[in-house]
Amino acid sequence: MAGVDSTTPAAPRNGVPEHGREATALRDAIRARALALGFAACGFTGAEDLDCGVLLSDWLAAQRHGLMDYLERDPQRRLSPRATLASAASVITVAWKYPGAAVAPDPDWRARLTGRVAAYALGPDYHVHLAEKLELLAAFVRECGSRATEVQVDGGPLVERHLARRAGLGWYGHNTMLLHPRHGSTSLLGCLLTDLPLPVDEPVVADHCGSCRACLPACPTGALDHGPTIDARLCISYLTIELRGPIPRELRARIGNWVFGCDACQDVCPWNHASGLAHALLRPSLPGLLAMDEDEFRQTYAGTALVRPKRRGLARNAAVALGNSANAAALEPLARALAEHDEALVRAHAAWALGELAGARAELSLLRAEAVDPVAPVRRAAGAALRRARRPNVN
Ligand code: B12
Ligand code: SF4
Ligand code: SF4
Repeated sequence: MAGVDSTTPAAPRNGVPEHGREATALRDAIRARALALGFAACGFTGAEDLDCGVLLSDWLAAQRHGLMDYLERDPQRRLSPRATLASAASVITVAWKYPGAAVAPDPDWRARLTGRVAAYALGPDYHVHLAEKLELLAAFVRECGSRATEVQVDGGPLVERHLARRAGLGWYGHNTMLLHPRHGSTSLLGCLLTDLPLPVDEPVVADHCGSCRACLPACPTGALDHGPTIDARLCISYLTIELRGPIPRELRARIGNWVFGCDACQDVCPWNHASGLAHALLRPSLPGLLAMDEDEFRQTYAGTALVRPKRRGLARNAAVALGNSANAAALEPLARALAEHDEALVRAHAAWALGELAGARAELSLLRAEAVDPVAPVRRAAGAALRRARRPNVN
């Protein structure tokens, strides 16, 4: 198997000369340093362009990226390591395993009114944490003779899973995640570009998913298809983290209690092993999230990945989850949010949620908001929710 365990000398690749023992020893020393820094896996590939340009442009042309406009920008930069570092000869890819694999959902979340946070978000923000670790690896690579290095974790242009796949770190699962044979998919990826020519690892060409397709029906919104590709517009991770505006109404009920990201297509994967982790950050109080002010938000989430959707995004998501709770205890916090929240986006979602829960308390708040809310879309959301709440047999 390539990647961490690979010791076989690599075949020559486009433009990269065959390497002798010295280069192989150097690569092994860099890999050993990566593992010593805590990375679960480290693989090597050349700096030639990725060959997924057509797949990527088809995906973009089908608008499957939703409103993530940055993915459209400068497609060549997404495929070309040398567009990031002109002198790049090799790309070192790493996988960082996060502790919370297949965290069991709380079966009593409706009674407890708790949300769910994707397991990768636990601990310090990986964009910073992994980049710091990779910078340490880069310093070592420079000690080994590299004159130029560049680090990317998530935020940069390169399509990391394709690079990692080519570097032998795993295969593309049907959930579109990169799966490592030993670590499954619950790893975050990063890459380090260097001008050192290093022997490459062999890509994992086999599809180890075999006849399994468990992730496809497990996706609550039907975002995955047999490609293996994803329609990001339907993905709960996109809806709860990347999408800044309103969540499409028809998808809200399917989000359940996810308030940040989603792990459903990884939780069912036989290559991931349940961690049994039940950390409070992964099960936040929904009324607490909905009512949070800026200070509380900063104190709770500064330095974690949860800052990305901002306070208003998390509060919007909490409102949706409360609307899905079928618990009358959610009425009061939602009514308060509809009357008082400083963000119109959150008030509009609180209105929707009250419409789902229905009942006299919900109707009263909705009537008031429809009449007095200063923002027209909130008044409209309240009116629509009121009509839904008054439907016969709404519960
Ligand atoms: C945009 C993005 C998203 C979007 C779109 C997801 C997606 N699948 O593309 C959204 C917001 C939905 C998202 C969600 C998540 N993301 Co994200 N995301 C990214 C980002 C920034 C770019 C990905 C990208 O370019 N997508 C474009 C599409 C076209 O790429 P693609 O899915 O790889 O599609 C290819 C395949 O379908 C493939 N393909 C099609 N047919 C075939 C056939 C064969 C045989 C093969 C081999 C391939 C293949 O070709 C397509 C075109 O390139 C990367 C970081 C980066 N810079 O690369 C992180 C990244 C992919 N995300 C990551 C994570 C952790 C997640 C979440 C798990 C977070 C969560 N828990 O909520 C979810 C997982 C959802 C899922 N099932 O993919 C990790 C993945 C780690 C891993 N082990 O795979 C990355 C690498 C970030 C990181 N640095 O660790 N993400
Ligand atoms: S992360 Fe959730 S919503 Fe997105 S594809 Fe996986 S299961 Fe579906
Ligand atoms: S659940 Fe099954 S099909 Fe989906 S990624 Fe895992 S092994 Fe592959």
